[in-house]
Amino acid sequence: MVLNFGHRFPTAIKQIKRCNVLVIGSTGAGKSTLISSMLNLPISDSVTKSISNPPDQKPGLPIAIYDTPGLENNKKQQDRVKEEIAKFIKERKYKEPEDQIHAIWYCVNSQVAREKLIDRGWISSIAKELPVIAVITRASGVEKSWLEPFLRGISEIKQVIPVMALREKTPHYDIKPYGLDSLLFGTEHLLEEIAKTAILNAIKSKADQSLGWCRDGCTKVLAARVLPVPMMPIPLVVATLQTLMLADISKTFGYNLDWKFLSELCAIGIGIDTGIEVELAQILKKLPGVNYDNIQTVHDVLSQFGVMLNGMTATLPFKDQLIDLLQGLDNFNPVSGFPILRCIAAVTTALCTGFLAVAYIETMKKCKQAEYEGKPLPEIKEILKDQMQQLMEVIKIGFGIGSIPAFAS
Ligand SMILES: Nc1nc2c(ncn2[C@@H]2O[C@H](COP(=O)(O)OP(=O)(O)OP(=O)(O)O)[C@@H](O)[C@H]2O)c(=O)[nH]1
Ligand SMILES: [Mg+2]
Repeated sequence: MVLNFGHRFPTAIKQIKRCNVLVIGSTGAGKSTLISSMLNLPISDSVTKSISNPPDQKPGLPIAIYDTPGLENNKKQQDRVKEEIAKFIKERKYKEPEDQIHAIWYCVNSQVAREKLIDRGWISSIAKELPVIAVITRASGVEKSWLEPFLRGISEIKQVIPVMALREKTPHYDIKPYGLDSLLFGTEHLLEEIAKTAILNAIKSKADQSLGWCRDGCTKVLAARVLPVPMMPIPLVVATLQTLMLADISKTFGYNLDWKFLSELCAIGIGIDTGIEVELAQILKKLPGVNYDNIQTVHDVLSQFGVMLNGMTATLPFKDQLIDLLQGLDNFNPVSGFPILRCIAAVTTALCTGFLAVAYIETMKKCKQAEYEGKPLPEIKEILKDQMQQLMEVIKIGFGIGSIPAFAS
């Protein structure tokens, strides 16, 4: 069976390359023995002192198993090990799909006599992040009385699998190894779910990192508008800054796109021909509570815009990013106290830049998803145009303004 691991889910295995399992449980539960038997590795009798890294593997097998130190009775040691395990999982959570931890084998010795010895709270917290399989080790049959039904009753545990990793011979019984195949079979059944989550985690981390570039781009554009560079035409400076921002976002997603293509994307996104900036200026002017006859500040406009976004019932895919962006702009000291009449154009351009960034991040997410899933890359220009249009439509609906004209293609 070991040799067949993953064969029934080839697409998932292709996406995550190998299934990374972390084996946890009390000290002496039989974690290291389980791993040795599973992968036919020499058995070490010693107590495991730290998480095994690199993991144990067998050439040609798409599974990698990390051994961990066991939880002893002493509370201080338990907390230290739990912390080490949590950190290990967290550090890998947003890496590439193949570098994340994908599943947990939680080992419980069949001899465990009391419920109190099962760390339910710990398992529940881990199960929020990763699928957990409970492995009853040295299962000689005694577990049938209460341990197995008890573990099956814990809803966060996906499966309960009894195993005997080494032959166990006592005056009362002689049990040959069993259950290792079932454990692999059970783990294999989680592969599709595992691959999906791993891809989502990897994409989310790239999108989160890209928000830094979005904020950076908007702030620079705002600065360029408010404090122009001498001898440099503002539109050229703005377009350059926007192109740089898209280049940085692309790189965060692992794509190196050439400058010409990126500047074409900027032109599509901002819709030079379709006047998104004009539309946006209209929206800003119609914000309730903003009165252009009075001396109002950029801060007033941004906070009104934020209130509107927050209260919008229509689903806006980028809502959180936009609210975050508005706060970033608001904290940009050089302009937050300026009278709005001096700044309206600058705020409009900065917001357009932000819309371009969030629409582009959504575009990159779709490309990355296709790449991870082994599908052909979608047409970037088409998706960006679509995302930008959706964004503007939703904002206009949210602000009670009629539909904008369709994009010129
Ligand atoms: N016969 C038999 N012995 C087992 C089995 N599993 C574990 N043992 C024995 O139980 C003892 C502890 O096993 P380990 O695999 O070292 O336990 P561990 O969970 O890695 O312990 P720590 O590293 O301290 O956390 C060893 O003496 C193993 O030989 C089994 O399936 N059958
Ligand atoms: Mg060990």
